[in-house]
Amino acid sequence: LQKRKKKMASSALSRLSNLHNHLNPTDPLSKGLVKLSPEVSEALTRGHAIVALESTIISHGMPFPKNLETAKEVEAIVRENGAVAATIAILDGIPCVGLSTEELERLAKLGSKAQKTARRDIAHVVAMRANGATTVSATMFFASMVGIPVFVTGGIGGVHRHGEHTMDISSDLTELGKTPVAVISAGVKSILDIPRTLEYLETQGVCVAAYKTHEFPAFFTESSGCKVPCRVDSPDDYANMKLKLGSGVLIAVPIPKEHTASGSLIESAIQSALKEARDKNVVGNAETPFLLARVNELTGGMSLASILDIALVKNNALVGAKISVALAQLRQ
Ligand code: PSU
Ligand code: MN
Repeated sequence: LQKRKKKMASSALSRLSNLHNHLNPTDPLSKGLVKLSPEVSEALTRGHAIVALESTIISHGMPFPKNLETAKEVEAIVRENGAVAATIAILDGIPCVGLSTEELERLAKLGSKAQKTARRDIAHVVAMRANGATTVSATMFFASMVGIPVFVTGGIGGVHRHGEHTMDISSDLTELGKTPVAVISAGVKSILDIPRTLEYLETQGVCVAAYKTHEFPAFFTESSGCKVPCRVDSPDDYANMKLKLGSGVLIAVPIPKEHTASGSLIESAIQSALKEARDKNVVGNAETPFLLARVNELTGGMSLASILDIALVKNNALVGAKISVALAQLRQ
């Protein structure tokens, strides 16, 4: 047993040291350790439009089989709009960019048995040959490594409420500061601290843009009360403003008009839950689970919020695919 343990440890170590080289972005061999789907590999060679997609939303966002169904529908929207879909996850310790139907199904069935993998978790998941569902930070990291400049998700992580005391700030924000990928999302959920999230993005040097509006959206509603410094009115607008700054861009797409009524319902449930949390003095890491559970109860079992979650990811996929096509055309 001792021998086996030693062997396992040394193989984990060698995988870690491989990964270490691989995390060095100047290493041209880094692509060798990432598995590309044939479709993604061909699109990269030909300079075709590709949209990266995260996988925490599949593993931790919804139960099976709704998660698989949604993942397939989002990929289909990307394809219908002229881009190749590259869902990113770590399977048996191998970072995969672009999943086959079987791999997507495997991840969806694993659900939360797959480890939620942010940037800090990549090394461990790879070394342990484990299965990891990538968050925004880890997905951006791999997308950038293989050369995919556009990434679509639902909502990104941010500064938690009371983050100025707890320092609970999602690594999505620091990743945006250093990885040149455009992230298309519906903004940040108001269970987080949106003004401080925007302050932090400013500190990180992230260009924050809103799509066809001047206001940063609050995911379920089109307004957060915060203005953005940059407005993008078309996919070409974005394609033209891309500079080699070396940092990321956040493009926030407001909730489509047809969903704003149910969006407002959820938003008022969030506001009541926030008030309850204040009254009951629920703080620290107990706050987010409390809020999510309360919003669930107040909106009748999460059904409405999850329907909207899905609608927003799909809308973002549509915008992201168009941006990625505009960018690819500019490169041709
Ligand atoms: N916000 C959402 N939906 C999500 C997430 C955030 O509205 O699915 C997920 C994303 O994968 C995001 C991650 O990158 O949670 C952020 O987690 P944390 O706050 O632990 O950094
Ligand atoms: Mn956190």
